[in-house]
Order: sequence, then C-alpha cells, then structure tokens
Amino acid sequence: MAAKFAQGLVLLIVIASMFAVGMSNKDWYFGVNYTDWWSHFGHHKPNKTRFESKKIIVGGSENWRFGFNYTDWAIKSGPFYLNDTLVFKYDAPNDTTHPHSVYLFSNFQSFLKCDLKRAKRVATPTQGVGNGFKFVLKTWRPYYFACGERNGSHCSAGLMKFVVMPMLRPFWPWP
Ligand SMILES: *[C@@H]1O[C@H](CO)[C@@H](O)[C@H](O)[C@H]1NC(C)=O
Ligand SMILES: *[C@@H]1O[C@H](CO)[C@@H](O)[C@H](O)[C@H]1NC(C)=O
Ligand SMILES: *[C@@H]1O[C@H](CO)[C@@H](O)[C@H](O)[C@H]1NC(C)=O
Ligand SMILES: *[C@@H]1O[C@H](CO)[C@@H](O)[C@H](O)[C@H]1NC(C)=O
Ligand SMILES: *[C@@H]1O[C@H](CO)[C@@H](O)[C@H](O)[C@H]1NC(C)=O
Ligand SMILES: *[C@@H]1O[C@H](CO)[C@@H](O)[C@H](O)[C@H]1NC(C)=O
Ligand SMILES: [Cu+2]
Repeated sequence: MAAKFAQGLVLLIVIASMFAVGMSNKDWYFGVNYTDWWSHFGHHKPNKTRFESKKIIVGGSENWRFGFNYTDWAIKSGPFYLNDTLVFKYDAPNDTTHPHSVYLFSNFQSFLKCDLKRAKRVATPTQGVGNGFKFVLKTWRPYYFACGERNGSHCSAGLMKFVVMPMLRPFWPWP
C-alpha cells in the first residue's frame, strides 16, 4: 500500500516536472523539442548519408563459409533496411575447397528443416567469387537464405542459414 502510494507520488512528480519544463520553454513538450523536430521538414538539410542503402557482407570477414553461425551474425548485424544489399562472398570450388551457393526458401517451415526442395537457387557455386554475389532486399517480406550444397548439410550442420526481415527506413529522405 505504502509502496503503491510512493510509486504514484514519484509518477506525479515526474509529470509535474514535465509540465514545468513545458511551461518554461515553448519548444519543449514532454521532453521532445518539436521546434527542432519540425525543422527536418523545413529548409534544414538532413544528413543524407543516414538514408543511403548499405552494402553488407554476409558473415563479415568470415564471408560465406561452413560452420559460421549466420543466425547469430544476422541478429548482431541487424537491423537491415529495404534496398540494402547483401553480398555473399565465397571461393569457387576446386579439389580442396567445398562448393557453396545461395538458396532462398519459400517459407519458414522449409527453412527450419533445410528442405531444399522448397527452395530456389539464386546464386551458383561460382557466383560468389571476386566481389561476391549481390542480393538487394527489395520487398518488405522475410528472406530465408541458406547454402544449398551437400544435400542440405551446409544448411543444417554447417549453420549456413539465416533470416532477414528488412525494415522501412525510420526517416523519409528529403530532397
Ligand atoms: C529547440 O530547437 C530549436 C531549433 O533547432 C532551437 O532554436 C531551440 O533552442 C531548441 N530548444 C531547446 C529548449 O533546446
Ligand atoms: C552524416 O552522418 C554520418 C554518419 O552518421 C557522419 O559520419 C557524417 O559526418 C555526417 N555528415 C554531416 C555533414 O553531418
Ligand atoms: C547460433 O546462434 C544463435 C543465436 O545467437 C543461437 O541461438 C544458437 O544456439 C547458435 N547455434 C550454435 C550451433 O551455436
Ligand atoms: C529502393 O530503390 C528503388 C530503385 O532505386 C526505388 O524506386 C525505391 O523507392 C527504393 N525504396 C526504398 C524504400 O528506399
Ligand atoms: C583451391 O582454392 C583455394 C581458395 O581459392 C586456394 O587457396 C587453393 O590453392 C585451391 N586449390 C587448388 C588445388 O587449386
Ligand atoms: C538428401 O537428404 C534427404 C533428407 O535429408 C534424404 O532423404 C536423401 O536421401 C538425401 N539424398 C542424398 C543423395 O543423400
Ligand atoms: Cu556451403
């Protein structure tokens, strides 16, 4: 009971102090400077580099390889935005290196099971050489990526799979 009362009192003080700030300066309401915020839509030029699409190398310096945790990588590298480009880099297969490729699953179930029968190949084992295979996140939908080599074992045992849900950019680019 006393704790509830104390909580309520703290809340009241916080609200009151917000009003006090609001009264003392017309630009400030509840901690947001709307005068400043609106200037984004006025003559002030916003920093354009914030809106530009990014190129992201899948796996970073690890590139696209067997045994690297891409689910973990995707969580730590996100969020990804619409029109961002994912770059898959992998060596061409030879006698000593394993081939890799890039597949897109049609749904989450097949992604979970690494069911390649329900996947579409978007890059062959030789498309990852040089500057890598580029994939633009064009639409607002989840993308289920995987390596399709060795009958799904690169996808399951090799951890070569991840999901990306591109987001809308938080601010509209102003000319
Ligand atoms: C709010 O932003 C405007 C425009 O940038 C600025 O002139 C004003 O001083 C700001 N107010 C406060 C309280 O920082
Ligand atoms: C724009 O933002 C980027 C990254 O946030 C920063 O490196 C750059 O210096 C900024 N440019 C200007 C003109 O403010
Ligand atoms: C890969 O990373 C994810 C997310 O951090 C984690 O949940 C999962 O257990 C990891 N897988 C392996 C095989 O380490
Ligand atoms: C993505 O790029 C295309 C073509 O450059 C453009 O028409 C579209 O508006 C862009 N979408 C977003 C969300 O930036
Ligand atoms: C296979 O490719 C790797 C990576 O490109 C290279 O280091 C290796 O020398 C190649 N091996 C042969 C036998 O060509
Ligand atoms: C590929 O994997 C599927 C399911 O895991 C299995 O039924 C099939 O026999 C495998 N094919 C080959 C050629 O190993
Ligand atoms: Cu692979």
